[in-house]
Amino acid sequence: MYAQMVKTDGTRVKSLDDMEPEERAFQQRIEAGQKIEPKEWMPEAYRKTLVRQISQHAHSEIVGQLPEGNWITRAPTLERKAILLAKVQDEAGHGLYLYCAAETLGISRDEMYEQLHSGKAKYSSIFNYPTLSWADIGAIGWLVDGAAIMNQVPLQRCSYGPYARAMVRICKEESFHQRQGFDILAKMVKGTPAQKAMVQDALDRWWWPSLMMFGPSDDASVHSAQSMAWKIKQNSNDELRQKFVDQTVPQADYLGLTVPDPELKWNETKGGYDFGEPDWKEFFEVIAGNGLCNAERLGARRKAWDDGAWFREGLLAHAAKAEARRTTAPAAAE
Ligand code: BYC
Repeated sequence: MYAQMVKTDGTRVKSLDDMEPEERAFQQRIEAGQKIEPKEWMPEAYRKTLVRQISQHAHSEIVGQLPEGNWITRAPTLERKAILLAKVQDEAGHGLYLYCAAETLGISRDEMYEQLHSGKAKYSSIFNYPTLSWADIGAIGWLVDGAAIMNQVPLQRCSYGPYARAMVRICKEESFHQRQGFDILAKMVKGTPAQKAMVQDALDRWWWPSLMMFGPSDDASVHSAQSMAWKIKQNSNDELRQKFVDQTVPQADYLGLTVPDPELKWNETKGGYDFGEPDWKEFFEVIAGNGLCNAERLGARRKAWDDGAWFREGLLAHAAKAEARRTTAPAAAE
């Protein structure tokens, strides 16, 4: 079935007949649902696609700490603060599992950081929007982590073993993140009219950027056809976006909120919602580096890297001294 897949440039994904024996055997293993492991043969383009996606995913996790980290000192209660701290720490952990998974493909952590800091590597568009109120922290958990789960559950079945396994734990933690976000909002909508208005305002600002997290529409998604043939992706961007809308709209109804989309309408025939088109011009501007917070987010990551220089140098100096002691000790004993 993968041979039927057409890329955005109109060309078809390579069929088994067009492949050399090594690549054909690789593709047949993928078709049989086998996992590909680090030191096994793989096409160079498969390796590069994984490095791109996994490293960008890792960058998203650590850049994603920034908008929420912004509210740790301003959480309304001690309990909310403890929960938010734990969530933001989880995101750092997700970044670490993912950087480790990418390293198994032969790229170093330093190279990945360099690609992030230079702007060569992307990270999720969603983190280039500001967190203006406490309700935004609820909206991030509910919508952003909700969209992340929708995208990441199928990635647990990705053909590359280390990425698939990293996803198992990440998805478990994301479920807690989503519930804590929903819980914040469920509490606020029962509060004062001003608090409820704050929640509606957060939904108004985060709804469309959350839909954009799934990537461009299928007809503009350059990597989908090949990534689906390799079973890196199991679903197209539009399929997952549809599932997210279908899951989330009843939750918004439950909270008594209005989804900011005049075209949103239940479609009995397809058993899902029809909904409006995200502003793709805005999406492409954001991923090109021109979103509201791109400069601030990258600035924070670059500063963290520069501020940590003394520590990295200290570790290297210590390792060099330990090595010198190890190599000179026997001579001194003679
Ligand atoms: N933002 O051909 P396409 C989290 C890029 S963090 C930015 O469809 P693909 C959390 C795409 O990279 C969870 N760029 O690509 C953390 C490509 O550009 P390049 C983050 C985007 O890869 C902290 C171009 O557009 N999740 O949950 O087949 C706190 C064409 O796109 C975006 C992941 O990273 C975007 N939204 O599909 C709270 C999931 N969308 O690379 C929460 C893993 C597209 O050629 N990634 N682009 O320069 C994926 O599943 C896939 O990479 C995507 C895109 C579905 C995102």
